[in-house]
Amino acid sequence: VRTKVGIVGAGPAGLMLSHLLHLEGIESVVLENRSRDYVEQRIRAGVLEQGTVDLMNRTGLGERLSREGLVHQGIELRFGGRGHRIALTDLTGRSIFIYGQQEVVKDLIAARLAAGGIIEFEVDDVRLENLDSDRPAIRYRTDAGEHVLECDVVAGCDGFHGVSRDSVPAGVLSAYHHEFPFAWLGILAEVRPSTEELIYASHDRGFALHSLRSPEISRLYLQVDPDEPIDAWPDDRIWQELRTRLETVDGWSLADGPILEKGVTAMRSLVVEPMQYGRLFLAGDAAHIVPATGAKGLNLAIHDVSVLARAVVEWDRTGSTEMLDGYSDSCLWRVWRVQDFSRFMSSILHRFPEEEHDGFLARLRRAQLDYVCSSTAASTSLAENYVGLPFD
Ligand code: RFL
Ligand code: PHB
Repeated sequence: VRTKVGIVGAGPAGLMLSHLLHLEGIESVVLENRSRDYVEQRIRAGVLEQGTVDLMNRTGLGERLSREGLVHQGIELRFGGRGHRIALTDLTGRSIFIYGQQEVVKDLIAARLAAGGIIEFEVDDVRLENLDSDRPAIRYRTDAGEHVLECDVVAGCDGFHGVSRDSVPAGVLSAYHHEFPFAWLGILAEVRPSTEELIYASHDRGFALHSLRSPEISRLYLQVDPDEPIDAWPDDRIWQELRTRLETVDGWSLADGPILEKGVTAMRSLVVEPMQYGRLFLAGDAAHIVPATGAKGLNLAIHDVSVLARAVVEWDRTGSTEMLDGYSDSCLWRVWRVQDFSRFMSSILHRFPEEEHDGFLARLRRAQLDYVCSSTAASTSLAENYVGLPFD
């Protein structure tokens, strides 16, 4: 079988790439090792930048998003017994949207299938071959046997745990890592959110976040130790800890309800450079990871593939590889900007282990929080990064 672009991974990056290419008349095949049901139910991100939403609207994916997505014009930073609103829209003219990543994935899958697109779910043993030639190939297995997909270009959109990044020969890519000394325990709960806007709370016992998915479903997170066993957190303990960290503001209280899902997520940063090897282009979490505090991973993945799709289109139309050759540089500027912002948000909001015996560090962190909330310049800087830089 032959196609123009072989895409590994049916997450937001792989599916959006396939969709954007299709709109320009370019064929692709998406290979995914999980089932359709699994990728459509996987709970992850919830915050879409305006740039992501604009792209979805422009490309015919905005219908359910405009009905069910919630527009937010601010966030709250809560510390020292007070809430401090960052007025995102007043400060930047832009907004964020609450719409679950799995809803984006559902919309993309529906659009691809309605247009006759090919997504092969539950494929096994994906291997990338001949990446340094102009005839790269993807070998994989299904119940029907062994297959080879020949392509002109391979897009590695298979996330942090995928095979694409590791298919590049050793020594070609430089990898930059950072592990944060904490993780997030996240829950999805069937309870009306106790807030209209997201609350990022910094408490002596650690960070907590109140987010949401809909008027009936709340999403909340607690800072925990990186190796925290989920069994140590029965539902009652989770709600109690959330109340302690969030109920620091007079008269505010947190409503609880049945927990539908819970899990622990590591907080780490990774960037590989360049995001290309021969005819393989890495996009999204396959190329970079950010800690979730800045709500950026999904948006960065969508930006990568918007650049990649344009480069493939130019190559297809004109034969020029100029944009493809510049893909990595075009993306990495934003990737590092977002790394810096995500680290900044993480470092002002979380309690670091060193603070246990170093009161100086805790005081400095408090000074940063105070500054961000009291200076228009500092709030504007946070806000312009949080709503996201415009897509180019
Ligand atoms: P994905 O979504 O991981 O998709 C990769 C796909 O590839 C498949 N795959 C393979 N397929 C074939 N063969 C293989 N060998 C394969 N190996 C893997 C996988 O099954 C999967 O379907 O990567 P993509 O598309 O790059 O998208 C990135 C985003 O998923 C990620 O950055 C965000 O979820 C990060 N993130 C957030 N991002 C935001 O922009 N805003 C947020 O509010 C936000 N909150 C979050 C987050 C991530 C979280 N977790 C759980 C990591 C909150 C959390 C808790
Ligand atoms: C979420 O709703 O899942 C969410 C919101 C904001 C973040 C991270 C995750 O910073």
